[in-house]
Amino acid sequence: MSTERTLVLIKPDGVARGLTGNILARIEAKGYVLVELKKVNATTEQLAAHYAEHEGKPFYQPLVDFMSSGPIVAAIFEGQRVIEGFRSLAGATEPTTAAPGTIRGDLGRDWGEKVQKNLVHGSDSAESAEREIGIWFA
Ligand code: DAT
Ligand code: MG
Repeated sequence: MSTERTLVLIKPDGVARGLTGNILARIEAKGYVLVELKKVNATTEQLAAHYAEHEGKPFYQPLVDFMSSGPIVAAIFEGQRVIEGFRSLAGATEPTTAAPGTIRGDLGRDWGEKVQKNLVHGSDSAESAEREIGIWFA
């Protein structure tokens, strides 16, 4: 199977809590290769494109506001089945019930807000990865 790439975002909560190194270390320790890395402030245009699939949902505006609330770290990681592998490392969307051992399960919690602050984003398919890499690493 040929190698593939995924887009990882460390969200503003992860950066603000000083967890960038911890999160990147977990992905590297798994064996995936860091291809690109940068710290950025997301633009409205980037977030509208990135989260287009969620437009109209109750958590959409809280999600966009949250993602604009501070700097994020964007990364491209590479490796066989990295899209699936990173989603497994990240854990389930809700940090309360994400499995211990995962990024969200170990480092995240519910803060009683309209959006789940869950530390990381990872592409969910090869098509999403290509699209999202184009948004953050144009
Ligand atoms: P994931 O990031 O696990 O792929 P998603 O794409 O369904 O999850 O949603 C994008 C983000 O939106 C998610 O990381 C956290 C937030 N979110 C999703 N569903 C939510 C909900 N029901 N309530 C609050 N926030 C939610
Ligand atoms: Mg998603």
